[in-house]
Amino acid sequence: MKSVSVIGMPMWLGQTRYGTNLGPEALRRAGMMNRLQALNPDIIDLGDLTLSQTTGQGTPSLKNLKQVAAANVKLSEKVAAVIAEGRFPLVLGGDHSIAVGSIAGAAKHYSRMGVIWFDAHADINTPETTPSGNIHGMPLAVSLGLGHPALTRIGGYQPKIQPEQVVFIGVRDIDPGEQDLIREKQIKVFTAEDVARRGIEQVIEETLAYLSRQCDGIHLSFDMDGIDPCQAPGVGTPVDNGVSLEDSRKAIRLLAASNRITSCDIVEVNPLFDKEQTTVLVAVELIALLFGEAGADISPGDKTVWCNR
Ligand code: HAR
Ligand code: MN
Ligand code: MN
Ligand code: MN
Repeated sequence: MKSVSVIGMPMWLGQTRYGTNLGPEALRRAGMMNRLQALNPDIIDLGDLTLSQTTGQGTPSLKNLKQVAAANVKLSEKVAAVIAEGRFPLVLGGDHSIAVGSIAGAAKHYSRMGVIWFDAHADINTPETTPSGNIHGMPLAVSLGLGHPALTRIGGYQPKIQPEQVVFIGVRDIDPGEQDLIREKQIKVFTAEDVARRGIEQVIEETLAYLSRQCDGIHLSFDMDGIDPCQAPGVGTPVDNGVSLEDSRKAIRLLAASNRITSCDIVEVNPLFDKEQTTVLVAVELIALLFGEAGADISPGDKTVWCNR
């Protein structure tokens, strides 16, 4: 069983809605550590990295660039150190800009690290294509070497990954510039609709087959807004018609059973939008499934549960 180190990233400056910085503490308060330690005694909580919470040092197309870059430098060093000790880094966001640091820290340990990007969004904007200037819409582009050097050069090397090492799952809100880049780079995409139509089992099987052929590690970057917002509403940028919670659970269980995931971040929980803690509790459950909690049986015929909208 893997030894796990938990790293809290109280980050919200990759977007403009205060609250994602409260994510790590909310996950802990929801009992995450006890639940994980019941599965695996060798899970330690390294606490939160200390990050600037002051807005403003950036440009309109790269908001808070200085703070986001500094935070990700710290995270990349921490993640790299955790893997060097032979441990699995579990990074708690925080908005999705923290994937810049997770991937920078993890990728240097592998000759070709794969990335599974579970998200409603593609997060592959550049300063030229971004509609918002929010860096949480850019981390995948940054990891591919596209964007501001203060981000792309973190860890002293770039790019961290190649386009053929990436698989999207659950995407359904892609900006025009992102669509162009995805097409140009021929990145593998399973939309939320693909998941509903083809079944999550087949999507995960194809994802793992595709990445396993070429990759010696797989980073799972799990954005909670990939899940349908009726089942995980506590996020800053909800998008309807998401992956059902049932399929999200199956996805994680299948990934856990594959033993191929080597690092993970779980991002975009905003406790201030999370009435009744729905989303935080879902996040804790999914994390527990990733580390081997049994959950209910998977039967291939299980029906997708849809919410009334
Ligand atoms: N694509 C939009 C932008 O670049 C919205 C991105 C929202 N991103 C997240 N993370 N919530 O996936 O601004
Ligand atoms: Mn995202
Ligand atoms: Mn998203
Ligand atoms: Mn959009």
